[in-house]
Amino acid sequence: MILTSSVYKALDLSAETGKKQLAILIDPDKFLESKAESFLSGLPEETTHIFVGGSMVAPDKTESSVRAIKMFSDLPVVLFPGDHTQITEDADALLFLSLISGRNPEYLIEQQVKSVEKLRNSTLEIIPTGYILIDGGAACAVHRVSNTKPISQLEIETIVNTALAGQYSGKKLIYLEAGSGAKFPVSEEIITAVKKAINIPLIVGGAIRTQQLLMKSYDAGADMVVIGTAFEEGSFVT
Ligand code: 1GP
Repeated sequence: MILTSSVYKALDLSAETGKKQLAILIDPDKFLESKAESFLSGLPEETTHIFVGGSMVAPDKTESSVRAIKMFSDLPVVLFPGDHTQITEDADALLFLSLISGRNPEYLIEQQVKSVEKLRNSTLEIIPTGYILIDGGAACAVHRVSNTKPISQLEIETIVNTALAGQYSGKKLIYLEAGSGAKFPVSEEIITAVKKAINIPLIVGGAIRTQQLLMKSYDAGADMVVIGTAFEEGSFVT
């Protein structure tokens, strides 16, 4: 497993120096490759990464989406897969996710085991990531597909302990997820509490649709924010 290669190193360094990162999430299932150029050129210039993944993606659609993105963007492309079928060598890095807020072995270890055949001879940078699903006020796809319950935003201690359990198990990133299309994002209080407790970079995503919410998440302690829906729909409020 490669832990020191460039995508993670750069992210870790940015977190250490307080340089905030912005990832735009592309769901291959909804992505029109014919519009890749105009979509990518319309992204904010602060964008640092393109994430690619979705809860349910047709076979080979991840690979063709990544290729289309790579034709028009030099940004690092990081896989954020809903399952092991979404792993493609064409990306730069892979968030090797464990859904540590849930208790479903399928998303704690089974999908990871299933991905090994593709990964063991791969040059894809693998980044062990503790993925924590938090209640965003609406049933999201991760919730449905993984059949796990999100943690209530009121249970801050549980969220902090889950993040720390992830760090102690060797995760290199913690990802707080309110769910795509959630009603509200992860609260600033939670972001601050988790950031204070862990010493690895913190990613926050879900329901961030405005510049104001983006800045609030950064100010609370997010090292990287991930935005999908608002750019997919062209509705991001600056
Ligand atoms: C990434 O799932 C999020 O963590 C993206 O959420 O689509 O609500 O921006 P949105």
